[in-house]
Amino acid sequence: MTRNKKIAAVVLVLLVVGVGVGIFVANDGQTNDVATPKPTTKATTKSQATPASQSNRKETVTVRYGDNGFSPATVTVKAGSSITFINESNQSINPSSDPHPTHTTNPQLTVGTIDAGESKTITVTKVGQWGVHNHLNPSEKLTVIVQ
Ligand SMILES: [Cu+2]
Repeated sequence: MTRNKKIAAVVLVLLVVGVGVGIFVANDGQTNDVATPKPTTKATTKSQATPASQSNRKETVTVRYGDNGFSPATVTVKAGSSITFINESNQSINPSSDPHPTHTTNPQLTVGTIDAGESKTITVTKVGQWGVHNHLNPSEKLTVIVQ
């Protein structure tokens, strides 16, 4: 009797953990891609060997801000990727979503103030082409394309 109860408890725990993992994977499927690299590719050509999941890899791209504004002026990333803004100028910047001054189009791209010499990293998940400007000097533009 006691043993059966122990087995029942173990089964219950496994069920709860299993459901939890299922929810986690469902909420963040791309994490799964990164966590399970496929070591299977061997002698096939590259175009045939690349599974769809590899072209969906998250990445981190860097946007630098200097005397000529944002560089590069356009960045293209996969959804879920990170963008690091590095302020190499000697003044504060405030990269923000268009339109100025409401910043409502894609709030994920409203980075906030970055002081001179500092950097900040954001994560972008909303697919589309987005305009960003320096809120402290709105004529300075950046285009972010999330695929
Ligand atoms: Cu603005």
